[in-house]
Amino acid sequence: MRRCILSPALLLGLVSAVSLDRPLSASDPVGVYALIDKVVLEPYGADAPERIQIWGVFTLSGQGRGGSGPFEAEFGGFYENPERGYLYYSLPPGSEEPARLEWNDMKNLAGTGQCIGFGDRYIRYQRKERVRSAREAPASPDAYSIGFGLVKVRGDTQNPPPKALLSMPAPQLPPDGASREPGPVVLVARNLLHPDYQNAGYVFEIENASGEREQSPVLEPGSRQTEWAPQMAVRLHEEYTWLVWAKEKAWKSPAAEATFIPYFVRGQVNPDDDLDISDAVALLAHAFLGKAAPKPREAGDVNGDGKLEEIPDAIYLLLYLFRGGPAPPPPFPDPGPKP
Ligand SMILES: [Ca+2]
Ligand SMILES: [Ca+2]
Repeated sequence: MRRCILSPALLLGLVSAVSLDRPLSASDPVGVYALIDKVVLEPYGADAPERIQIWGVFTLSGQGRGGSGPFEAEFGGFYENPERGYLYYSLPPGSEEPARLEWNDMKNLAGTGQCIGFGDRYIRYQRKERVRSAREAPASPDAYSIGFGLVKVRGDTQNPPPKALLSMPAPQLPPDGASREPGPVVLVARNLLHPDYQNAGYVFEIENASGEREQSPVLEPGSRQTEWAPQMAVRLHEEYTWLVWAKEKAWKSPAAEATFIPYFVRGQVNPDDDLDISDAVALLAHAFLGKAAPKPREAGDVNGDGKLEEIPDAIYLLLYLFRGGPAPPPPFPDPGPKP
């Protein structure tokens, strides 16, 4: 599967090849390092996909002017902090088939723990791709670019950007962006993969949108994953962020972050049992008066198009309540998970 080994020398037209698993230098040409959990090709089931969602954790190359990443001091910020979420790309015009081949390779490598690199750091600043939150509906894909091909990174790499990805635990349950029923919750993280830190312990932290926070002690690792049951239980109309990081003596990994929301009723913007005009008013008050956002935000997406847009969503609700318009899509009228 290893199709290409990149090197600065290659860029200079020389023939020698250098492994990417060396310490990072300013001439590392990779645009994005990725540890992929899953890939979603669009349109679903099509033989010739037009777009790709790449879910996992990523470190994007900086823009050459010094970034804000953990490698700033040592390496001039050439790569940004690892971020979880998804990248969303459309096919690059003129390079459709090479892009589809790379996408297919990504699909095959998803979930295997194989860290990869792709894209071209030297043109990434023109592309402005970004890691999207798991709660953001896919829209306006960034243009994919081929760069130098897909690169597989050794699992014991000492190159800081991919090593950081392999040195982080990965939130698994509740999944990032998911919704779950109210009540007790168990947080589960996949252990980090890098062999340098296999004796690390794990620390979890959970915080709700009201600012209540709870942290675990340093936990012994499970065999492949580690879990923690906080005292904090899931409540309706509350949103949760949880973090997990690894710790071994003075070393601490980057923290991996995930969010989840409780089951909700679409359209139930203000937290009471009645669905009425006050819910539409609350949406508009959020838009125009800076009042509180719906909790969770998904409850305010009354028309279910994946976007919280207060005016169309408030109008949809008003038409339903007073003009016989269509009902909000599920979860409605009973609380339920995000579809
Ligand atoms: Ca209400
Ligand atoms: Ca909407």
